[in-house]
Amino acid sequence: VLMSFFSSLQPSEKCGLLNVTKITEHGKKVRKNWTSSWTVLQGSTLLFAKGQGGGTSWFGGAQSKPEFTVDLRGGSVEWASKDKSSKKHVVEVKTRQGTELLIQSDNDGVVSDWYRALQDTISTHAWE
Ligand code: I3S
Repeated sequence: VLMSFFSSLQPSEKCGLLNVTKITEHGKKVRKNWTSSWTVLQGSTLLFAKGQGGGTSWFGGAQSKPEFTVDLRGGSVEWASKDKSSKKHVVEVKTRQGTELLIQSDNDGVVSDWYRALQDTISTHAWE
């Protein structure tokens, strides 16, 4: 059990709790719905699971079924402009499939780390 537990962790490159909302789906604007999501970056995939009742339990979060996933290959990431959100430390993620997400945390260091990780992922998988 312990072995499968650890091997299930190995592929994830980064995880943490972030505030997330979709703003566009299949190229169409959708209504914002900020939710606290356990976010996992795994290879070129970004997975979101609903936060476990606001708890940051890594175990519960990582084991829960992802609510949705996005493929970062061919996507882009940038600091969101002020008109995208009134919140601070907001990063905009765009996918090739026409999904746009905002990810945010009140902790600027947390968001900067995600920004870097997402950029690295996109450039690493640029030719796939
Ligand atoms: O970009 P908007 O429309 O100003 O986004 C705000 C709204 O989505 C608002 O919800 P409703 O208008 O659906 O009730 C959210 O509560 C706000 O958080 C959104 O703005 P921020 O600036 O927080 O992303």
